[in-house]
Amino acid sequence: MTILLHTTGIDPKPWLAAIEAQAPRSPVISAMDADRFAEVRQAWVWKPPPGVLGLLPKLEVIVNLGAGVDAILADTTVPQHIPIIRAVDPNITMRMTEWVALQVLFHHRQVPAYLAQQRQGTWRQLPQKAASALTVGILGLGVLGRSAAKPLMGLGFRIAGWSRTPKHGLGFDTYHGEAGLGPFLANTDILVCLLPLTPQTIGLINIALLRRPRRTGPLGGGILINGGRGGQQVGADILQALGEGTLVGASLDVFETEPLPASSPFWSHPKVVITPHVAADSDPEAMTAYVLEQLARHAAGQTMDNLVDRNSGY
Ligand code: NDP
Ligand code: OXD
Repeated sequence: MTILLHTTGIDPKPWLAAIEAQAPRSPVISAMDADRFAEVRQAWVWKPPPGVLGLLPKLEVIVNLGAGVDAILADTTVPQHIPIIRAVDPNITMRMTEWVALQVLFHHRQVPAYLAQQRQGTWRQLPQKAASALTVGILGLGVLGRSAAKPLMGLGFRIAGWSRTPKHGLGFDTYHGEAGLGPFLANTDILVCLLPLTPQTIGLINIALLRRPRRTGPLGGGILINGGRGGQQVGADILQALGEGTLVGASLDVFETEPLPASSPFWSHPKVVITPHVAADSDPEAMTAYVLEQLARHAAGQTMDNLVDRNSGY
């Protein structure tokens, strides 16, 4: 059962080692081995070169080594009938949950202001508000959004969530669809994005949206935290919102162009925290075990978990 392994921008060696250790009888080839494409049954990929998945005549399953499948779905040459499994793993979920909690607390506890004071040798105590004075609004109530909400609720933040379809029983206020976006934003102080990139979410975080969250809370303006995809945000609009005070801070893990170009004004912006698309990495060993479990289900004629729905785009 030959596997094509391709990981753009990520070292493939830990993936190769994990596959060799856990599936020793599966030969692994790379996208450079075109002479062996005819034998490939599985493609384990992260951002594969456009076109390559359409060159594998015996391909049975595509394994996306990350959670977001936008790069694969953007490639029109990918055969439509091949199932795509995406990464859903407690390791990824908890890493994202940590990242979101870290960024929310970073802004709530005014770390940027204290760091600026520290650089100037200033000892000044700023007013301190309880978490319960703020609502964290989470765009996307999937695996990651629902998990991120839990520790924030435990800390006392009020939570609001927005999804495509209605949600019930999550223990916080939920909104859905276009009609729900306005009331959701009006009830939000800190906006967290954990959406997939789809035709509906491209450019969603623009100046019109950024002006809608509440700005009467203790932070004096909005906070944007994006761990979803860079294509969902309009960089120039975020800078505009920061400039006019609509936003008083932003934490961005994802960008329209990655790596973030050296010329980007985000690098030196005093109100912006940048992490280089590391909010939640896939762990090769854990992910390989999960994929092999799913493939065993597939081989036994059972339905695999977390299959991508091409119609909804995630
Ligand atoms: P899921 O598919 O589990 O959840 C997606 C959520 O987004 C669902 O609640 C879905 O609504 C909602 N959604 C999708 N489209 C819309 C829309 N048009 N309007 C409103 N809500 C919408 O995904 P995950 O939680 O696993 O991952 C989310 C994203 O996080 C990934 O696609 C990826 O882009 C990003 N990610 C980033 C990482 C990083 O390191 N920065 C790491 C991992 C993931 P519904 O529930 O109704 O279907
Ligand atoms: C992603 C991931 O989808 O890293 O960004 O899993």
